[in-house]
Amino acid sequence: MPNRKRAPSPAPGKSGAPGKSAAAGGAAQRPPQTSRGVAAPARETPAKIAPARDLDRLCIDTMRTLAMDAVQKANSGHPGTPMALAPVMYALWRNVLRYDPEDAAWLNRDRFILSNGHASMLLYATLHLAGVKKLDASQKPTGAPAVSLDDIKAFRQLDSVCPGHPEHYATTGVEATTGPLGQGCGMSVGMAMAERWLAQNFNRPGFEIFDYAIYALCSDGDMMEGISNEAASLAGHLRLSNLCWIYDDNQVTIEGHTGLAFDDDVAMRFRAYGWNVERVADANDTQAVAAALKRFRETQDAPTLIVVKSHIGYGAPHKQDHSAAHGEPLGEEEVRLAKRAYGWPEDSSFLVPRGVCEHFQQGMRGGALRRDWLERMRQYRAGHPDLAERLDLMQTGGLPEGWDSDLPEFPPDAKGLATREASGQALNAIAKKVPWLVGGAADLAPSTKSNLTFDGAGEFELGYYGGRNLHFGIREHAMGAALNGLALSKLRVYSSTFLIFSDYLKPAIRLGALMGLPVIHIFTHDSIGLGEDGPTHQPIEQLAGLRAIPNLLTLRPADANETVEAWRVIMRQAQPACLVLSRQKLPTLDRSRYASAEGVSRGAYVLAETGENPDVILIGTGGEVSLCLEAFEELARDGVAVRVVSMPSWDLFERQDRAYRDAVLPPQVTARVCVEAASPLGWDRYVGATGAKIAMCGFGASAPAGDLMVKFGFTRETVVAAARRQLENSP
Ligand SMILES: Cc1ncc(C[n+]2csc(CCOP(=O)(O)OP(=O)(O)O)c2C)c(N)n1
Ligand SMILES: [Mg+2]
Repeated sequence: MPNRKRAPSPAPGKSGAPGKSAAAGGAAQRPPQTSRGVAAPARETPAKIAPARDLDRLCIDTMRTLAMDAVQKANSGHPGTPMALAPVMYALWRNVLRYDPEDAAWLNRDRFILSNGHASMLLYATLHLAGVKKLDASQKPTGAPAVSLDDIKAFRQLDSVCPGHPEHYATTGVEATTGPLGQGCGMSVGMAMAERWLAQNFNRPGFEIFDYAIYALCSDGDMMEGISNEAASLAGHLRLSNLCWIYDDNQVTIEGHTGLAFDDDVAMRFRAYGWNVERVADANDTQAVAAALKRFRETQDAPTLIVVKSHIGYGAPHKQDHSAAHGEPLGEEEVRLAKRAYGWPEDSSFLVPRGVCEHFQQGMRGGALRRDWLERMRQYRAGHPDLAERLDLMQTGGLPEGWDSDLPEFPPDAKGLATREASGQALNAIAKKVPWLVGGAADLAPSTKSNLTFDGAGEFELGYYGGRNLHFGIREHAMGAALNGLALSKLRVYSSTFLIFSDYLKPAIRLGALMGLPVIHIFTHDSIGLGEDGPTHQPIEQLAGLRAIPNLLTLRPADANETVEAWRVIMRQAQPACLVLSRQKLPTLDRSRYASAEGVSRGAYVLAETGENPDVILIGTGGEVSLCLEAFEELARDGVAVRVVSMPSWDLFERQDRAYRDAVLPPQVTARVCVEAASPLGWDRYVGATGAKIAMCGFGASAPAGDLMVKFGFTRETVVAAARRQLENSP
């Protein structure tokens, strides 16, 4: 087989003993070896170390030892990768990254993402040495450190700004929450797309407001995950030359040598994706890292992958294998030996020698660059006040005045229209007024009605990055992650695909929810109502899964006007949201006869009732609401006291106060029927133990939608019959 890497080594994890491993080109950063292979001296005081040693090396070893000490104190975490990658991180952060520690929210800062989030201590140590200042809630620097030494001592403890994996919302300087491998890579592509979009839309002759780069550090696990491959393929297609991934090619994962399961020629794969590929033979060789980063900056027509060979647990003589990286700290004795190998005081802990922070920060170039930029921005503000104002509004998550003034209102119509259609109209009405609302589909925009069709909306594509219709190809997972990256760059964004494929981007939806990013996911073809495509395409358990994600708003509107209201809620709430829409037409309800669709904002509302005190309640969502109304009309004619509750969003309903919830679903009325063409999981919450659930208890089938509705019991007759049974059985 051509172009394959070596077979697994006979002794997995034992490769790369210090001294042997660092031989090629890495002398500058190698621990000084004595004849016994152990470094000396062992017991210097900080004051003595600083002048006596190479300050670069001292900074790097400080990062390493902070990581070891923090992991040891927490008795939890992964020290091996930070130890190995400290020189790479140092070379990038100190000498290359355009980043001003005084203002971590500077709009034109280079972004750094630690996609191998298990190496979180590497980032915390860096933020500490770089002297990054904490931002307050309004993104203003406070002057306090983002990560103090005490914070590092509280690594992995409750409420620490140094949690187990980097959390965007917890720590200034953490650009994205990472940990699930591959997600950081995916987000970095979204960030690179965002930079290109911002540059195209905001830069003006003489005013380069945006020209930042995005760096992501990633590991073997990142490279193995499908998501990074989707994302890399997209980045290569778009030739995002502002994007640089640094791949820690240490050939070790948790189970041992990567050769157990992975022998891709990663460099060749990335070349095939259209990337520029650089190689660094030894992570300790900061000169080589710098040279590769320089070639990245010079490359104008492709993203860059820098493949860096490293040895996990560098300096820990007995633990240069996966056990140094995963699941366990080094142990007191090994920490001591590693410190000895670095020539570090063995009994010190959390030692930051005098001069280290100063030396680190002396190299950083962001301060001067930001000051120049601020001056440029001042002039830009004078010359282009509208654009400057738009940028300000984007940063605060605000909306332009009148953003909802063109939202459509749909007249009653028994034939009606699909909620995907109504959504497409609402989306376009909003997007016309919110110029930074952008989005796209995983090749299904014509079906999901998510194209922006008004004049000037444009396409985001190779050659012109200013358009607002993004094209992700059939890469749902990368789409989800890229949207998170775009949202982290303050664009308002949406994705779209069929609801069934929400499973293909679920991990990214979850991470977006964890970060609280206001990403909108438009999911159409929401049930067996999609018809002939059959059970592979008919969602069953997806709704329950999405509803179970904390901090994610899920809305399944009943008709065109509820869809418009759902959009209103989503835009206003500025939090992660899923909009679940029908492929098939749904009647547009007569709001003079039934309650106003504004009730959507409360999650559930009384749509129809025969009087104030119902004997039975019918609860529906989406397309099944009109079915409930048909049953309502029949029961009402027969003199039954009945109420219909439309419940587009459990999440919003749960946020209402008890009085409202009890008014909609009076606790004493136990005769209840819910109707939803999806899994019944969770509906007991609203119908109680004795209520009836008309739902999907298995997979669907391939047939015209009308036939499926009959087969699976979504008819007026079944709803009426269930209501009558409830009445008979209720006390
Ligand atoms: C999607 C996902 N699957 C599994 C894990 C659990 N996990 C954490 S680190 C790791 C592998 C580590 O190997 P590598 O990516 O090469 O990082 P290194 O140990 O070399 O730093 C795994 C499987 C994860 N974080 N994310
Ligand atoms: Mg690895």
